[in-house]
Amino acid sequence: MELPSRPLDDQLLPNGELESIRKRLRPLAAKHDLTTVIACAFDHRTRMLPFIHADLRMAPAGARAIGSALVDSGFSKTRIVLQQWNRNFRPSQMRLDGRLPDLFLVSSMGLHTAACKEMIRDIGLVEPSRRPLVIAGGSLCIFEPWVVFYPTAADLAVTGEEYVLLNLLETLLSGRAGGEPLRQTFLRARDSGALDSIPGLVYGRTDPAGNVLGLVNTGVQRLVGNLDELPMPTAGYGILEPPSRRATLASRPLEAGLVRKQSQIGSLAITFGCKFSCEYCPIPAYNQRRLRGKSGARVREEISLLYSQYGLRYFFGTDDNFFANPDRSLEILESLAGAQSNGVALRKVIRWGTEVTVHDTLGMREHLPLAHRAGVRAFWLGVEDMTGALVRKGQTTDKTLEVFRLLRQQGICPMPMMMHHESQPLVSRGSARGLLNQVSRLRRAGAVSLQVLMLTPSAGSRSYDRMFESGLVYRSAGGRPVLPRMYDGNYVIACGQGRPWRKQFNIMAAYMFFYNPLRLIADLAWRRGRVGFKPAGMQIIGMWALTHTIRRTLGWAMRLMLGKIERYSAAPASPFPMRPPKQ
Ligand code: B12
Ligand code: SF4
Repeated sequence: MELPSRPLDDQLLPNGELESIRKRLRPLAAKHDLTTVIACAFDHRTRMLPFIHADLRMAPAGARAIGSALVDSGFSKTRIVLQQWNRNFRPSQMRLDGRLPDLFLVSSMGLHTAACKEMIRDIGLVEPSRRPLVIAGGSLCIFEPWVVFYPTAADLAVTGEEYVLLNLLETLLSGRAGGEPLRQTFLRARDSGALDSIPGLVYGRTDPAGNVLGLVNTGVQRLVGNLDELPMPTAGYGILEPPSRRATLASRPLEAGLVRKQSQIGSLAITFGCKFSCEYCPIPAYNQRRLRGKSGARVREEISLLYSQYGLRYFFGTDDNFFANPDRSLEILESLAGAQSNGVALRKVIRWGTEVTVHDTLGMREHLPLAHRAGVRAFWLGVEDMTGALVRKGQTTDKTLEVFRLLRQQGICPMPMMMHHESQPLVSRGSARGLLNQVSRLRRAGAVSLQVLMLTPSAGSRSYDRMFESGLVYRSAGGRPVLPRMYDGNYVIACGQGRPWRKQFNIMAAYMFFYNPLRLIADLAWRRGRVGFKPAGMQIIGMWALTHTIRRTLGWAMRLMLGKIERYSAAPASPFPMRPPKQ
């Protein structure tokens, strides 16, 4: 089911409220001297195409945004631990400023559920009177908050963004007695109903032994409308835990000079939201059907600061559809095209890419030279099925190929994102329906990389429940249960067809067709044009990543072929009753 929207006149925070709460918190923070650790959950078994480089080489924006918000609001004793770089991290052993932190925050995507739960279990080993307040957040909690309440329960799930956490901290610190453990303050605030007026929280109702009896959901968050009110992302990079194999924390965060080495790509929240409404995508509903964004001046300032402070040169916009609001996109591109950093034209030193749709890119065709001048070198395009057989968002075969041609002409790499589905054959005769037919055409039109994911149920989307109820989604195959980490589009876990293993092999075939030594030679020898050796570089990364994809998914393909498949008849739901706060 999609997330509900707030009433139209109550979806946004009042203008200036985010800036104002940041100011209000600073004196409170100075009085309370809190220490906080934010851990980003990462299940290393998810490492394969098409994300295998970006997953470790791009410090995630979500955990960094929360860290920046805390530091900016005066909570300077904050550290961000990325399981991507610190896989042995054990929260029960962490110490910051010589003590167990007051707050332990976990950020997780749905597919990293196992890693997230393991950290919550581990911090649960600390005896309750000394335990930090445990708060989970990120896309896992936004769409399925109940998941973090079993088998060991977090104290709270935040189903929203920075503001929700700051609002919670303001409420807690305003009622905190002396130096009492923050968790104790939380329990008192929870039981007195003080949290019920903060939209964007889910907390447990517990018995005296701490067992969860039910959940209270305070409702959908109010969104920050003007993203220029967000704290600068620079602080988040300054509090990253250095990579290590230890279970504990280092005495100091990663040095500024080493940030670029670990996080070669800087992810940057520029805009949020999309004007389309694909039934398998939860993004429009999450954004309450709004398009939000930063101003051109703000994006320029962020990039300049990240470049001058940390030497970051490569950026990835976390946009859902950068061209969704053409006026805003143009303003941002113009601002970047004319920007200087310490006397150097920014466009000469920075390179970036982001996600767009075919339809909107075609609408911006005359501005593509400007995009190149603004430093854009790659666009990831949601092509899905070129023929529009899966979803219609204005793309056709001709339009897609035209967009690819235009982008290549301007020296911008087209990076298609395709979605394989059960009615799509591997090869078709006399039409562009087949997966390989489409990959081949995209390749000839200049695609530099390739993403092929199987249509998979995504929590919070319109089609989610229906896919389970119609018996499409697998519970297990060949005795192996379908785990959360397999909801990444790389595994065929939902298919009505009799021979799903063919779909699994189709994905491998599409990648092998695209990434192979012959293509590498071709890319090195000719067809370079304005994109230079980037296609050849992508071939090398792609072939290496493909070995991981095959290694991880081949066994699953065999189970689909030889084993018994068991299916769900309903979507997974909260094992606890969930209710709104008492009025
Ligand atoms: C950038 C991105 C990626 C990058 C991430 C790289 C990186 N290391 O950062 C790449 C391209 C690698 C990627 C890959 C995948 N992604 Co992705 N990705 C995104 C995208 C577009 C932006 C994420 C982002 O950085 N946003 C900006 C930050 C600021 O927002 P945020 O992360 O939501 O964090 C905010 C809140 O959630 C909250 N918050 C976050 N953590 C915490 C913690 C606490 C304690 C609190 C209080 C609050 C809080 O506050 C933050 C600030 O506002 C989102 C869509 C979206 N718009 O969110 C999808 C999204 C996160 N991806 C998704 C998925 C499914 C995937 C893939 C599985 C591929 C796929 N099938 O689409 C792979 C997984 C790869 C892997 N092994 O991890 C889903 C996750 C769904 C879910 N239920 O978890 C999303 C939501 C898109 C969707 N389909 O709906 N992705
Ligand atoms: S175009 Fe992309 S971001 Fe927009 S609704 Fe469709 S899948 Fe989601």
